[in-house]
Amino acid sequence: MIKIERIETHLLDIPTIRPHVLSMATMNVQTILLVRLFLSDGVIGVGEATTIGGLSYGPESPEGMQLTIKQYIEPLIINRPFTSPVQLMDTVRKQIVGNHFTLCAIETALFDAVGQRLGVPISTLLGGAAQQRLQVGWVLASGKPEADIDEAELMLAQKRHNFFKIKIGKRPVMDDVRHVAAIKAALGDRASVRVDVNQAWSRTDAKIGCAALLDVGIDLVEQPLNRADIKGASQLKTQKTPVIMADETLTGPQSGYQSASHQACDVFALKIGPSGGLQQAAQTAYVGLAAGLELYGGTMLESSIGTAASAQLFATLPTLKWGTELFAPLLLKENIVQEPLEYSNFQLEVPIGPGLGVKLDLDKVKFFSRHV
Ligand code: MUC
Ligand code: MG
Repeated sequence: MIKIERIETHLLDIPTIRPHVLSMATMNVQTILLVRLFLSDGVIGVGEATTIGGLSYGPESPEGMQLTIKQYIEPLIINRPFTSPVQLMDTVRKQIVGNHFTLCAIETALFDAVGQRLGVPISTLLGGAAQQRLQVGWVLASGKPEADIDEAELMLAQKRHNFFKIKIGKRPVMDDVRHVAAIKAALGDRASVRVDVNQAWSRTDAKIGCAALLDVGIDLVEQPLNRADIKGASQLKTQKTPVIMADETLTGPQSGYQSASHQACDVFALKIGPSGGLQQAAQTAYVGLAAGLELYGGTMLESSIGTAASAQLFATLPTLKWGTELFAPLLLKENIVQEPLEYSNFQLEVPIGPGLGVKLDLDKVKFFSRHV
């Protein structure tokens, strides 16, 4: 019987190519928690847990996730028979409340190990790929309109991205609307422009902001209100507004059910980390589809490991109307895999190799690892 013999974790700090300004944090570096599961048959499964801005975005910190794995998850899975990701995760979930990002890293590594053993990509384990290429947008978050327009023009010219999400919520509402309107006016019909407020608005801000954003041609507004304000989001949807997408509100299928049943959004931003792993993100997707909602493939700005894991899942979905934002490996200054993910013609090629379909570059892992 195959067993997990050892678990290694690494905290990597990788600089970004430019400051990435969100309503709750400005990122100059992204911290990545890598997990490596060493199986008794020699296979090494890899997973990633990544959040944004320390503890300013989500309830788990990179350092806390590392400790949780060592202290609480390792004893549950080490030296036990390696049955299946579903069974092992069920054991873990019975003992560990919350900690979704951490569980995602473990589950990803389990799937990667099974995929490698069977010689198939994770998408095959999840039901098979419905598409091999995913539309990928780019996030404009320099905070400066001229810089954002130049960046978007470059992406269009290079055929890298043809839809853009602008990070707003840090400034007064109408200042943000002016910022976004300038970018939309410059890009015109050449690109879909969306915004992400990251929960920064009050109900009144949202009422005024969404009406103004509709007027200037914005297609979609992501998470305008606090994650818990389902009632406010339902009310907002009764006014004329761009399409509303839920992001931070979604933490797995139950939250998706709450949001859908209260008609609090039009689109789900699916994310493997906040959902608690690939399986729970898939379940969330199907709750959304059952409720007649549309889907988008989100990110927590993971490295190529977490991005490949997300791509493996998103590829299996029958429809992803709003595309994906799996661009983060391009926001990081360095790649930590041997063969970088391939971006061309506004799309990401979903890796077809076994497991995640990407392999760690261990020299890079060593270089970027924190040594404490
Ligand atoms: C978020 O809230 O969507 C995704 C892209 C990005 O720039 O930030 C993340 C988080
Ligand atoms: Mg968001």
